[in-house]
Amino acid sequence: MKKPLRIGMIGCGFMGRAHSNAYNRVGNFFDQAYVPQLTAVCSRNAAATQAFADAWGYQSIETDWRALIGRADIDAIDICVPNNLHREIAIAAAEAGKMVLCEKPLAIDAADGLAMCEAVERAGVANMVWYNYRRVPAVTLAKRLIEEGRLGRIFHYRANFLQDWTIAEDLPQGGTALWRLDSAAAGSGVTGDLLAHCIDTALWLNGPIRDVTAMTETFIKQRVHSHSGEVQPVTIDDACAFLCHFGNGSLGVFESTRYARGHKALYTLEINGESASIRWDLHDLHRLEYFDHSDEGRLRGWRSINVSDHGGEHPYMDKWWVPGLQIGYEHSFVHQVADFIEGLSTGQPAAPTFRDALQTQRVCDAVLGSAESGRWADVQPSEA
Ligand code: 4PW
Repeated sequence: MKKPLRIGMIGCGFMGRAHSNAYNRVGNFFDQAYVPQLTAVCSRNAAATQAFADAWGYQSIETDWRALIGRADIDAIDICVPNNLHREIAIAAAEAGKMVLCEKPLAIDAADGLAMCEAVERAGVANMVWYNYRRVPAVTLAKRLIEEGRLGRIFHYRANFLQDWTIAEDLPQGGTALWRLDSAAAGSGVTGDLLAHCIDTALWLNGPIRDVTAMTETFIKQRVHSHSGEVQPVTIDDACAFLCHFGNGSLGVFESTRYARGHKALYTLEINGESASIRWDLHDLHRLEYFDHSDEGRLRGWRSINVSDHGGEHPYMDKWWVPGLQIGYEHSFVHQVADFIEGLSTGQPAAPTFRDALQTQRVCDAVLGSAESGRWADVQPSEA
């Protein structure tokens, strides 16, 4: 008999939609002990919240997140609001004994992230952060190839995440829609929003980062606030690049910007090992490029492995369609819910937990600190 996992969603934006879609789909494709039930959604505007509830199938609405957390018919709180609100909601939810799923980044900085970790660990509640790109089948395949030792000693890790949506000088900042441009709400610019994804994947695939040296730039210095109309200084990082040393001795190069004209969401990563290299590109997310030096010389070259071509052989793909039919961005969220539910059944928490995501936050803090000081910055190691 399957049990309901009663979800209380906070936030009705882009990520609220992505997560709601995942909750709705997972039970159709993954045969698991729990099936998410969209019990309630919460945001401040009642009409907009009701419209969201109707669109996605939530049974009820709330306009005060404390009321949502206080409800006995909710098992798990999903936090999809601006980053500066994560801490207070997550801690209150944990103290109320709810499981907590939090949109990335975990928090605006590592201090907030640590407080959130301690709260969920003290309460003993299941917790997870939505770093969804780990669940793209080709990226999960990369993880398996690395774990099998196919790359050998790793020399280089490079990643970038490039967008172009903030180039217009007259784009306002702040408010509900454009909080990502407001450092008070977001904590940082591309570092927390985009590089955090690259860092999460890198820590997962290539292990801890020891130290970093970074530079940031804010290209547009002033913007009009979207609500007040007031001209304000821009205090987020529009672009950020950093170099790092990994604990395994490899060198990392990371770059992110919202000023790369022509790029909407170009997330690429490449790893070069002694025996093999891999590379992946979000724009062609079902492919993993793989170069194996042990291939026979005259056939040696980059292979383009299409994870949708082999059905059951690749991570998650046996759950979807027949070989040859592709899946996309939204499926990474479905996989993440499926892994979270699996964790509830097995007792092995789905990664990244808050504790795992805290390490990404520490790298982000070191990156921003280094950009400010102009010096190399050590990353605080995880206690574990
Ligand atoms: O988390 C990131 C967002 O804030 C996403 O993965 C991509 O960039 C899509 O939107 C933004």
